[in-house]
Amino acid sequence: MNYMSKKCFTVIVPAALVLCALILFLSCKPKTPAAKAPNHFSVLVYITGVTAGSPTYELLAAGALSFALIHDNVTVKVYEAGFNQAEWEEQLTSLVAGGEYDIVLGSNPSLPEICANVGKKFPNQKFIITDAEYSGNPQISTFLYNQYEQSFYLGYLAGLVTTGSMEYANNGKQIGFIAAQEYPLLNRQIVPGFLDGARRVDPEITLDFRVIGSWSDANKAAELTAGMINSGVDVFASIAGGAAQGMIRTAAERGAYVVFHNNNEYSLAPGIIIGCGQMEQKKLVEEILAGVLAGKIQYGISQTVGVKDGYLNFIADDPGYIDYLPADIQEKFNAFMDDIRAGLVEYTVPSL
Ligand code: RBF
Repeated sequence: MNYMSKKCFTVIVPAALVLCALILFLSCKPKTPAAKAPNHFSVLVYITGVTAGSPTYELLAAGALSFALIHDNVTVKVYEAGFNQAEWEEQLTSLVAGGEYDIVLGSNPSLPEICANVGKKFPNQKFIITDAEYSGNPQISTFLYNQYEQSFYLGYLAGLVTTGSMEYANNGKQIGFIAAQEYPLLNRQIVPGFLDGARRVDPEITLDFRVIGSWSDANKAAELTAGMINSGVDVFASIAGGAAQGMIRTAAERGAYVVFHNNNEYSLAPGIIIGCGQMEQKKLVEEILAGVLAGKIQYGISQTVGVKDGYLNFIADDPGYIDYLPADIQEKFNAFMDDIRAGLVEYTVPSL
């Protein structure tokens, strides 16, 4: 009897497993592309890091989610990949393996290469990446912001402030840049643009450039900031994600100024953050998704966008700028921005 029930059990278990597998298969089926409503569109927003504190990622997610809000047939999944860059390719591979997403949307200069590798295994998968330049791959479309340009005008403002007479400006001509990590877009365009812009004010201005080694270590950023203030830096810029909070904190405690890339962050430290650039990433992402739905995205190419076409800007209508900068600096800087918009300022963007 004992033997019989045991035998019975061994037969029943595999049958139950098959049934479970079938139910699971059927219940998953609506998610597979074949079963999707004909006009349903699914987007994976792949965040290469964490969203909070990183302007480019916040705007990327906001653009995709706001697009989905007004398009019933569009679903968006935002996935945060975390800071371990060695894991990104494997993670992305398993995310797209089910064929669930019509497109993968990301924003990072290092992503196209990863997507090219992942795409080899899934030749129907399409990838659209902003803040990156990559061409020649029929699965990938990229949009590069002219970040030299944004750094150039933020550098010009830093130059006016460091040579001016605001409360925390010292007599030296040294400005600072804190980066989380070095990469080609940063080393070849973002940092040189900042110094070149400052030198349009005064060719004697020098740059103190330091690297944190992390996108999240605000304490290390604070430490570097303190050291740089000690050695004479009075105006800072950074590309450092969430770690930039440490720089802002120390600048506020010690008395130094910050110009900020990519987003309106004046309210984080009024009177300390005295200039903010704007990357119109939310607008670009909404336009990209509209283009995807209309079948108008071109793959295999890279497009560059900047101030003249309205994808980079400077936020000059915020109290953080209007109320804290002396009138003469505002006048000079606003005139410079007008000239940039009108294409009247000549500069050469170094190649990537
Ligand atoms: N920018 C952020 O704001 N947060 C990040 O976590 C972040 N991670 C990055 C990781 C890599 C490997 C690279 C190349 C860039 C990263 N960036 C990050 C920079 C970002 O993509 C962009 O270049 C800058 O924000 C300036 O446009």
